[in-house]
Amino acid sequence: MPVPECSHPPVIGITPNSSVESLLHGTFERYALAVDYVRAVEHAGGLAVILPLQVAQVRELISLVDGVLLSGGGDVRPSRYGDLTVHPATYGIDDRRDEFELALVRAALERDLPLLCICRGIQVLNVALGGTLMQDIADEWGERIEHRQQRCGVPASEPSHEVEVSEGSLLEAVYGAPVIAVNSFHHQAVKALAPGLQVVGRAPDGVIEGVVCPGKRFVLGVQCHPEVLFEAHPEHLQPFRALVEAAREARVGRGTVTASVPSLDRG
Ligand SMILES: [Mn+2]
Repeated sequence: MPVPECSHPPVIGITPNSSVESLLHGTFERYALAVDYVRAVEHAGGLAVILPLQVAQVRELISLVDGVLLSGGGDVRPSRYGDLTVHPATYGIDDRRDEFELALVRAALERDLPLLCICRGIQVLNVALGGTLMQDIADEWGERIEHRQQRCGVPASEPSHEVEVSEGSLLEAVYGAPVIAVNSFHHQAVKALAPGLQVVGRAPDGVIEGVVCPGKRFVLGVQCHPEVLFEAHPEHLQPFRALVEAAREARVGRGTVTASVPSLDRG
């Protein structure tokens, strides 16, 4: 008897940034996403779709996907985590994106959808759950190590610092290693950890580089950019593989795949 199959791989919704572009025939709002995210999801066996930043449709949009990937980008508006001053180094605030991603994270957690949060993503995850951010690491924490590797001339696709991984954590399970070599292009970081999150990775200077949400199917936030590393450093495909596998399980659980088939082994 044939086992019903989904006609497509697990669908991973990726958040873009928005920009305003002036061209000869007018000024246009755009969504934009680095192709590396799509490539990483594809390599990991997922089907990537880019989510429009339509906050009013966040629930409908999330019902179309099996997992969510928050991509990197500019800084979250500080007032969203209760900081009424804006540090001079804070840049690239996008209110529509903030609003959409904060709503998306909450909706995804409510549905227990797998969530991989990269760079700005780990910061959005923390803010969505009530945490705060360091607006500028160099100013608030001191430049104990350089988290903007471009200043040292290290290419984006090469690691520049290590992350110490908590023993027995999801991050350790994903990478299969107690220490990860990561790239780093951020000037902000998680400050006060949100209730419900757990720190699972730190840079040598103590900056938070990895968080999880225990009790959820799969929630992982990383401060690095594995999507830029994975081609030269294949271990960085692992977070995407883990996301796609969790999304596959989530889809079975949600009944998008016929649930009446006994012991549905999707390998
Ligand atoms: Mn870093």
